[in-house]
Amino acid sequence: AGAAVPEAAIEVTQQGPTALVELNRPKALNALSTQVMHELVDAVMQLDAEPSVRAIIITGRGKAFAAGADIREMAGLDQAQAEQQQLFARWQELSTGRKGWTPLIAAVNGIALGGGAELAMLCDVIIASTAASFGLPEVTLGVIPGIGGTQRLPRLVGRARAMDAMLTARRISAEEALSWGLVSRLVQPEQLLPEAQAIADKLASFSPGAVARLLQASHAADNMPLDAALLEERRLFYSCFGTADQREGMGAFLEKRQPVFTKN
Ligand code: CO8
Repeated sequence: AGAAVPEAAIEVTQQGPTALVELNRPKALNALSTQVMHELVDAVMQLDAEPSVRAIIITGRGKAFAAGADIREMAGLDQAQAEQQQLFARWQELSTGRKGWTPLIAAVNGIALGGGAELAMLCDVIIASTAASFGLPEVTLGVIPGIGGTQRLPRLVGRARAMDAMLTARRISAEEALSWGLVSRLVQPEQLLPEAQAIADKLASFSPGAVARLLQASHAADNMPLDAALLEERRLFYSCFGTADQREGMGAFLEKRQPVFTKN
């Protein structure tokens, strides 16, 4: 008998200019195994390279967004293996590996713990349903966050809240996440995907080149000292004037008509 083909751990649906990427291991609460990482990162990179795709939504099937990295898979590793495997290194590609800078929208439908919360924080927009909750409970497992949590959470919500959350491993409710500014919108569960879709459709109607530059400037904000980041913003701003979309966008405004943008 031939070897069983492993079941796909993610599901991709493309609808017009938007792609929906669903984590699909509901029985394991969408735990982020190495297989999930490779499939998800490969899928996002492929969609990002696709000219027709203007926004990508990431969500979880079932009741969880993702209950973290796969503990079963990690439990037996020793240090040499973790280092040799470069465990979880590919997750960072979601943030800085997108050549087309297609925006990622995290639609957090349920628990987002450990790597699940870190995956959401890798995205450009995070919205949540009232059923969502967040947490970085790694310390309870004898490890620390390894997919950016110790760095991104304090940048996103401030050091005091981040250290409180990580050192106590406590669960952050959707309401608290909204009040912290960790998520930008909170909606009823049945409204989550329609809301994410509305954001995606809006984004998809704008100039892809301008959206890409906005994301690049946002990354400069995260990664550079202010003086350098301001120069980078100006460089990106000037480069907009080398695009057809700038002429189209401003021309359409002056002619009082809707602009038609192209992915350039
Ligand atoms: N990994 C593997 N399997 C998981 C995980 C996980 N993270 N979370 C849940 N599951 C599995 C359970 O084992 C269970 O499987 P089975 O039915 O075969 O026993 C199934 O999913 C359902 O889970 P529960 O029965 O526990 O469901 P409950 O509703 O009772 O509880 C909880 C839900 C509270 C979310 C609970 O499952 C839980 O606490 N999960 C673990 C959460 C966690 O600690 N996540 C952090 C993991 S560490 C991490 O993400 C970052 C590591 C970074 C390391 C970096 C190294 C470089």
